[in-house]
Amino acid sequence: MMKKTNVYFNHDGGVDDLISLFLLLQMDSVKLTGVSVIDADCYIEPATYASRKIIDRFGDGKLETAKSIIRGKNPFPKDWRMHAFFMDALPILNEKGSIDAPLSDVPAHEHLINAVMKEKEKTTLLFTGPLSDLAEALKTEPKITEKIEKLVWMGGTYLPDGNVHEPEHDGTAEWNAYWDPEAVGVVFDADIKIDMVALESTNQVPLTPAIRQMWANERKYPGVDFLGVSYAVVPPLVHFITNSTYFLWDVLTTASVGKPELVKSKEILSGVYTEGPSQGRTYEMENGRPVNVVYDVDHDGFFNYITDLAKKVK
Ligand code: AGV
Ligand code: CA
Repeated sequence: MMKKTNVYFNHDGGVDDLISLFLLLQMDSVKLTGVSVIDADCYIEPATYASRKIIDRFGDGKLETAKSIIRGKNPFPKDWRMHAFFMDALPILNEKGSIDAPLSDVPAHEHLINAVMKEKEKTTLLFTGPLSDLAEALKTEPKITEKIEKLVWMGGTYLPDGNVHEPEHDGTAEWNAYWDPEAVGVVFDADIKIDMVALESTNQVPLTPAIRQMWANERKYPGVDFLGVSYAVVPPLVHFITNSTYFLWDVLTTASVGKPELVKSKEILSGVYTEGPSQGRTYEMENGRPVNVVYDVDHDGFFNYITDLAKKVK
């Protein structure tokens, strides 16, 4: 039997965060040791319910979910945060009429510390939202670094254009970094390996009408139908990129854990602005902290991989 990697998953309840959880539960090479949710690009109540329902419907129903108590500096647009209500209300997640997957009674950062410390082997941390809970965990229990294999994070960019279009900002940052720039600084200062799935690669995997059609064609598989229905709530790329155009940011990040051959990365010595008009911007600098930046992806290989994972569901 294939050796499983311990993975702890912290997310912020967007469509692609919740689809990431769904896909992680289908990966034979992954042993999920815990899930936590942060109130960033979501409302935390529906996002936590949806997570537990996904664990019930598509996992073993035993994995524990924890809620974050950390709040960031720059709030996400409400329209985006509302997607969690749609996900939580999907009939496929509510057929059973009850939630059995457990909710942790400790906050996310403590949940992470406990999950990492109790495993004999090291754990890979997968973060598809802001890094706030990891920053808090590092402050609370610095020894966790010895038990962390690496951090795989969807966030940041070294391109001139980020995806934050907000007053008082210059547009150079990626949203997960911008929500809590200080947390990125704390994590960059810690002694852990970082794989960063930055906008360089996520820009290559927009949601498009052709991708939607591919899922529609195979909706006889319940897992592929779940993909198609979930991605029906967010706008695809048609004529040009707008502020709300959806990419498969977090799903690519998650896929890079399950199938590393899909992506190419290079080392960048990096810093981060924690205040001012560029806050949240990651930048290249001499003597900066080394980060493995994923800059390229096998587009078709990626979409086939996630669709095949979804087909495993009964
Ligand atoms: O910056 C990408 C991150 C990912 O973790 N999120 C969405 C993904 O879950 C924020 C975000 C940027 N643009 C968005 C976002 C958009 N148009 N809609 C929703 N969320
Ligand atoms: Ca996210």
